[in-house]
Amino acid sequence: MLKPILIHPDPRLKKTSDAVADLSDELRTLASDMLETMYDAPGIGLAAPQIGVLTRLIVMDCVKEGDPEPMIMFNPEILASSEDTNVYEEGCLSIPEQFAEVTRPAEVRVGWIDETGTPREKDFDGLWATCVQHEIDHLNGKLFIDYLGPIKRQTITRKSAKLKRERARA
Ligand code: K2U
Ligand code: ZN
Repeated sequence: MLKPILIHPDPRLKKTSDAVADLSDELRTLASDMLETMYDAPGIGLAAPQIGVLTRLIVMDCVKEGDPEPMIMFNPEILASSEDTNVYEEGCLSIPEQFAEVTRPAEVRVGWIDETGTPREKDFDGLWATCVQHEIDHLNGKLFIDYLGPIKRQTITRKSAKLKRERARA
């Protein structure tokens, strides 16, 4: 079922999420609710803290056209990063209508546990690489605005706080 997405500023978005000790049907249901919420937003990634669950779980589907490729990743971690970088104008479902350029490694090797409990490893590049790094940052309480200078970060935070107040009144 659809879950409400927390809007910045929110202390839960700045916390470090807890590792998953044992997979459960409850966690699998959470992952399925996150995918539904992500597609509805619409978005190409979502991290559990964004729906207020401080657990190390992210979902992604960065496919633009063609068949969806949903990914469910428990305890994702970056095992290696390329020297070369990419710049991408990032947004965030928790910081609506705000965008800024962020530079990140162009390719990353990620390890995780999948929904069957199987350890996985995969190299990501392009938009998938940007997205998986953006989502893993969420698990460490880091937002894309944390890569910006203090003035830009403060401007975006003020705008997001204003939008949050307006939505609360609606
Ligand atoms: O984590 C999130 O808030 C979802 C993010 C994921 C993302 C951000 C920046 C760059 C890549 C992925 C987005 O809001 S999903 C929306 C979106 C859609 C298409 C391209 C970029 C961002
Ligand atoms: Zn985000």
